[in-house]
This record gives sequence, structure tokens and C-alpha cells, in this order.
Amino acid sequence: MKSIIHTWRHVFKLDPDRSLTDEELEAVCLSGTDAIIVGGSSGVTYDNTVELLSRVRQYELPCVLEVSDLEAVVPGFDLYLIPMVLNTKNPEWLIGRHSEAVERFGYLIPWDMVIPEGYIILNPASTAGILTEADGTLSASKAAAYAQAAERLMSMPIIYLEYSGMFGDMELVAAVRRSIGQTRLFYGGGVADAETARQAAQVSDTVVVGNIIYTSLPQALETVQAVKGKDMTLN
Ligand code: 1GP
Repeated sequence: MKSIIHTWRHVFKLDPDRSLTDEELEAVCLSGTDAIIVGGSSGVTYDNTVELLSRVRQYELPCVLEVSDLEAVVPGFDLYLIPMVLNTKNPEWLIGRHSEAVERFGYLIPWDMVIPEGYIILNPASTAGILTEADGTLSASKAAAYAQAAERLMSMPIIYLEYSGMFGDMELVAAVRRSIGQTRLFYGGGVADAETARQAAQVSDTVVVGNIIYTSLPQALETVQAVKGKDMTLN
């Protein structure tokens, strides 16, 4: 099934645990980005997630929740993205917590709104990398093999190369893109201006921009045009 995720070239990821003024949020939501992902690795609560959703809902763009904490799953999002960490050493982060959630709440889960993301975490020093005990030292061919296995064996609709906090190895990203077919390749990490956005857009399907929103909003806004401004051809 084709989903709206297949049309996204650029998305902003907003962290419920960090603050933006109304003017800043308006600039983000009217920037021309394709969607807002709400998510974070720490400090995400039900209350701060509800608050951010209701503020983003003033605008017309899709707003989806990337679920990192069961206690902070809020109804009313357009979709729910579920990270499954492919390169973790601890199966809790691949399928363990997920099966616990299904056991507890299965009857409540709107499955047609749930999209799994095959995460490959490549910054081992990031909060998510430490928490999930990810093997962040993968070579390009190993990362590509994870992605291909996830597409072929697990039918993952999204592979997410997560460098959160650092700009990644674009050759590795390109190698992963070449190794998969219809699966959507999300890239996130260290996109901080037009140039890094352009580089990431050349080798991935969807560019995710997070931290720079909070440290330099004008630079964050530049990334939208850099990704979407012209028809980019994937390597
Ligand atoms: C984080 O992939 C996103 O989950 C974006 O990374 O915060 O480094 O932009 P940055």
C-alpha cells in the first residue's frame, strides 16, 4: 500500500521536550516542508506531546508521531511511525518492546495508521545509539545488507539511516539507497544548512531535519528549498 510517506522529500522533526515560540512554529509549519514528525529520544511525555500536536494542528501539513515511549502515545496524529532498530545488540529495541505493547494494548492499536521504520543507527554516541546499544561502526556494505534484509525479509516500508547529531557518510547512504528498491530511505543527522541538505537529498528519498531548528531557525528553513527546490536525481 502506498502511503503519504512516499511523497515526502523533506520533513522537520520536532521534539516535544524542546520549546519553540508561536512565531518559530509558524515559520516551520509554513516553510514548505512536507510533514512534521513529532519525536525525541528523552523527556517525551503524554502532556508535552499533546501540547505540540495541538499547536501543529493549526496548520494544514501532516503531523505524525514517532513512538519512543508507550506512555506518550497520543491519539489524533495522522500516522504512527514505529522505530525497529535493526543494528541493535539488544532485541528489546528490535521487537521486544513492540511485542509487549501489542500484548498490553493490541486491541486499541489502529494498525492501518502504523508504519514500521527499520532504523540503522550510525552515531553510537547519540542518545538513541547509547540507549539501544546500536552497533554504529557498520561499513557501507554491512549497512546496505541490513537495509536489503529489512526490505526483502521484513517488508519494511522505511529504512531510516539515523546519524542524529552528526552529518553522516554520504557514500554509505548512497550505497544503502542502491541496495534497496521501493522501500523509502529516510536520512537524518546533522543537516544544518542548504549545502548539507542538498548532499543528503542527492542520496536519500526523505531528508529529516531536527536539531538545527532549535539552534538556528533561519538555517533550518534554508534546508527546505535546498531539498525541494529543484528536481533532484538520486545517485
Ligand atoms: C533525529 O534524524 C533526526 O532523529 C535528525 O537529526 O537532529 O541531527 O538533525 P538532527
